[in-house]
Amino acid sequence: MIKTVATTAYQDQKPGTSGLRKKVPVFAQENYAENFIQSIFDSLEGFKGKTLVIGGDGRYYNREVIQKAIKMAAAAGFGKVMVGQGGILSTPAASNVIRKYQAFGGIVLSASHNPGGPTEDFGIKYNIGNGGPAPEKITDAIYDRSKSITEYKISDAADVDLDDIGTLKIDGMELEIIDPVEDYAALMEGLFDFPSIRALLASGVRIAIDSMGAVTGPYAKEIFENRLGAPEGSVRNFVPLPDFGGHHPDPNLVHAKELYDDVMSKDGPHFGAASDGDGDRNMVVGKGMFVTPSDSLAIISANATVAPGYARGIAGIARSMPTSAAADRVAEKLKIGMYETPTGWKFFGNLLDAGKATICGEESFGTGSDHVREKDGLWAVLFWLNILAARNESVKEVVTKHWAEYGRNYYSRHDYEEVDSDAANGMMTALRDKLATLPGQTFGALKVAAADDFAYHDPIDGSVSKNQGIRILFEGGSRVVFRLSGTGTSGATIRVYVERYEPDAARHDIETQTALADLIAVADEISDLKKRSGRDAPTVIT
Ligand code: G16
Repeated sequence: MIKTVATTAYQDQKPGTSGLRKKVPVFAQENYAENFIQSIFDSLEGFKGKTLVIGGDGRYYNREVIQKAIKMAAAAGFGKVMVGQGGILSTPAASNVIRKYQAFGGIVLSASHNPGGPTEDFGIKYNIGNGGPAPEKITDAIYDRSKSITEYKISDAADVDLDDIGTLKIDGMELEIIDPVEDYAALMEGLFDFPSIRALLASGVRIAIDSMGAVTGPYAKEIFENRLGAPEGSVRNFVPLPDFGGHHPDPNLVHAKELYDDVMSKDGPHFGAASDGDGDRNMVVGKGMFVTPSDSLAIISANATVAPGYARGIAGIARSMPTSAAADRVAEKLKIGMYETPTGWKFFGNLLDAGKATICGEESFGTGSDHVREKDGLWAVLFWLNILAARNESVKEVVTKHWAEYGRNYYSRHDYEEVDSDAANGMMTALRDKLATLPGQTFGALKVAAADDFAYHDPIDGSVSKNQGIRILFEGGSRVVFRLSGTGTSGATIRVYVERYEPDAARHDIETQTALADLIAVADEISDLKKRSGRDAPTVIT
């Protein structure tokens, strides 16, 4: 039976860069999740009788909210819900299921790389029928609705057994519990040269894949160990746990340090990769070489045709504005389109749908293509292995040869986490106020060529997104960018992105922070960041 429940609106359900993310105790407030889910349904049209996909990264509170979402979908009039067994679907796998079965859309429960557990983070994100994150037009409508919602509808059916694959009925709606891995593994096998990768692994190249106690474990086990023949134990931390085993499931040099150290050690694996909470991010390391996400985008794009799924070539590349310009040089050489979008995968959706971009990437450890409409961690790892197999070279050889051909974009991001929100906003406002006066000013050897607050004009739907980050561009191609994160859940996170282009191969082996030291100092001088934030060093450097 369908019940209508009276509720009181919350005023803080504004989706950020990627859905609504809050601490579990916030989500556990009375009707908090229900209000947001109903606000999603109230903002959509034409879904009666259609299919909704539901899945999550297995974090704490995942199962509870999945039960609510299933019953609310039944009450809203969906014809069918497809949910991953155990409530599990990685973000790229959910995107694939939406596309493959032509679902109306999907709800993905995740706070991505943020920690999980009773006092940690939870999140809800809505994806549209192309499999990608809802565009701002929809997330704005959801937020508007959430501020005035007075009731929601829910079936009073009993909880379902999420672990049992099969089909059942809930108040007239069909519910299918599916194997979360099968469709995704088949998609990967169709894109990449599995026989060559299998031969590479059989030849003695040892890999270590760290799933960080999060959602990619079952996917990685199936793909790398079962299908590609990597020895058992190649996939680490492969059981998805509600608190990720206490890990911070963020694949970067800080949180995946153990893996990094292992690969760098003399007898360690030759190749290492890590994924985040919901499986859309990746980090790739080879012996003696950490691959920055910006370089990874450029190198994958430059070598794309080695993978059978991309043998016909790529139509274009898109990157978020703070991502380094390394990929731009590849696009220039290939004579294909290059697009610069705001941070957030949702901005790639239109370019991918229109066939303008084939490969997209972000500095925040995200890479992907038109095979789904989300970034895809394991896809990037498989792409790298396919490149290594095709070129018969190590990661280090591939990267250094790429730099020699295109030049190196030295790049680093400095994060200042949990800064007082007023102080962070004050710094951004002061920077904005300075923009007009910066061009022409010199700071040591650096002369400002241009400064602006990035605005994006979507070439497909004409929408405009303003205030997407402050850029200070110096003569010669160096730059610093400032923006506030849209994914944090406490205080503000200030991100400072620093980049320098170095064409001379003789100067490609300088330690990154050293190569960028003058820009880092100028970034602080212009923004007064340290004084305003009260911090004398970043929380995380990637
Ligand atoms: C999300 C978005 C990404 C974005 C990242 C960082 O990633 O999907 O597109 O680059 O946040 O955003 P911010 O700098 O605003 O924190 P994920 O992996 O958290 O879903």
